[in-house]
Amino acid sequence: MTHSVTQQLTLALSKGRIFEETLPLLQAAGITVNEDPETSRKLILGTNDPSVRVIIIRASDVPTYVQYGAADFGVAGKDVLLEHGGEGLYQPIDLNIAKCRMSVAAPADFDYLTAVRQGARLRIATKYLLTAREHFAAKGVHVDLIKLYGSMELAPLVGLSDAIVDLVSTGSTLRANNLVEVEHIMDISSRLVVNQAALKLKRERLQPILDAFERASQRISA
Ligand code: PRT
Ligand code: MG
Repeated sequence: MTHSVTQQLTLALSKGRIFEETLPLLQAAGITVNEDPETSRKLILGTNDPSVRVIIIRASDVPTYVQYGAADFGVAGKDVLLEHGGEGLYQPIDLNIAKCRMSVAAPADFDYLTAVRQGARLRIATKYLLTAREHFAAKGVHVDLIKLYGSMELAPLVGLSDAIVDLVSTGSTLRANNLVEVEHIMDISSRLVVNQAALKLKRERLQPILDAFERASQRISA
């Protein structure tokens, strides 16, 4: 029997921090991307390996492309994976990249702890409905959640909400908008996600890359 043709692999990434922080991991697997998504308008990027290509999509769309097998594997934040639910995805590695935390933040003059203690009903604006709902339900805090798609920091400044649930890394966005972190919900980092069928059918091709990613991400976190 002749050997099967080289298996094609498609990797889903979002541009910005995930693309940039995945590059050293790809390098460790011997893969270099031919174009920079910040300057190229192409959505499919070639690599030095003709059997590997990278697709550039919105961060929150990465789990969907991988779930349906339009990409074999991808990199997505834990925040995004929690909202997606992770259906159809194998999540073998915490890559320890694009780290931040998910927090509750409120205007400096809003007494969040007292409001919570008194059982007030809080209005919370967020992109992370499921995570926020679970967090407040576990604490027994009554909330009205308002779904936003970005710039959550604005919501309490213009009276849309009392507080927000958002990602924080340096804290400078909160500071610039006179908001303070009042509760830490969880630490966030990005995970490798793999399509479950691809993991079986393309294991031979995928496994060395997964191994290289794992070793390189352990070096990053060390
Ligand atoms: O931007 P877009 O709407 O396309 O999608 P996205 O915001 O989900 O994508 P992107 O590329 O901005 O983020 C991709 C992933 O990076 C997220 O899913 C997180 O897992 C991770 N990550 C790490 C962050 C941050 N750090 C981060 N600081 N994602 C967003 N932020 C934002 C945060 O929402 C806030 O507005 O940066 C701002 C706060 O930053 P500091 O440094 O001022 O605290
Ligand atoms: Mg963003």
